[in-house]
Amino acid sequence: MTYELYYWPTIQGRGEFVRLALEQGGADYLDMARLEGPGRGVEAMMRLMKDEAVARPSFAPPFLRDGEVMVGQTAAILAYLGPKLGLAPEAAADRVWVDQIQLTLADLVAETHDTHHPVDLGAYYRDQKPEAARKAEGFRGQRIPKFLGWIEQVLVRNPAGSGWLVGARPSYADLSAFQVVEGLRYAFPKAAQSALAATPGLVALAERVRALPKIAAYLASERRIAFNEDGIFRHYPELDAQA
Ligand SMILES: N[C@@H](CCC(=O)N[C@@H](CS)C(=O)NCC(=O)O)C(=O)O
Repeated sequence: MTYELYYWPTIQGRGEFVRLALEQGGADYLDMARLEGPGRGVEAMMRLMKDEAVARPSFAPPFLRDGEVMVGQTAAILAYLGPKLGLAPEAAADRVWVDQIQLTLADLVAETHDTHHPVDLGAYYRDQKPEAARKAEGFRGQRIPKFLGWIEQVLVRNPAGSGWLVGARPSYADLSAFQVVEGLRYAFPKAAQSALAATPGLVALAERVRALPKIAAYLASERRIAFNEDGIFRHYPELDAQA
């Protein structure tokens, strides 16, 4: 069965967490909004969200179609795919821990988005710059170190001592941790460098993920969209500073 991923075609955004899992899992998938033809493209994605024949409509991209099953919400998609792709542990307690880590990373993603859109999601960054500057100050000084420090603790306290977040093998949470490190390095290079200096385990984890053969091949391919200022991790130099 070919998985169908629906997400905005020109950004990494939240869809990238799903793309990384599909790639590392060696899944057969189509990035539907990036393709042309019937049932493909952005318009088809929008139609699918509004289609009254869909019993379980997704609120927003990303969402995944696996035959009859439609799943939205990044963390829910990953919880669904993880066991199928060999990217989730066996034990229920471990799976919910991976899910908890993913949801915490989702909080970090949402807060990152708020740094350039702190007031109005529907307005441009340029129309909320003073509020963005204020939001970014707290994000850089307090929130990035708190989130990254927590991930470091998850690594350090993993009883398996494997260098992965949960158990002895990589899970989708490890791929997502890599993605937030990459995103923060792009968007807030100075603040990220300061925070990452205190999290050597996380830095090493990100390098291990980058070196996974399937991830390395994906990152080198044209399927990997470059970070840009339409996505979630945006680089506005005026929002960054050494912490
Ligand atoms: N909590 C959701 C958030 C989904 C979301 O905000 N998607 C964005 C793109 S990254 C979107 O297209 N939002 C449109 C909207 O909220 O109306 C998730 O983690 O998947």
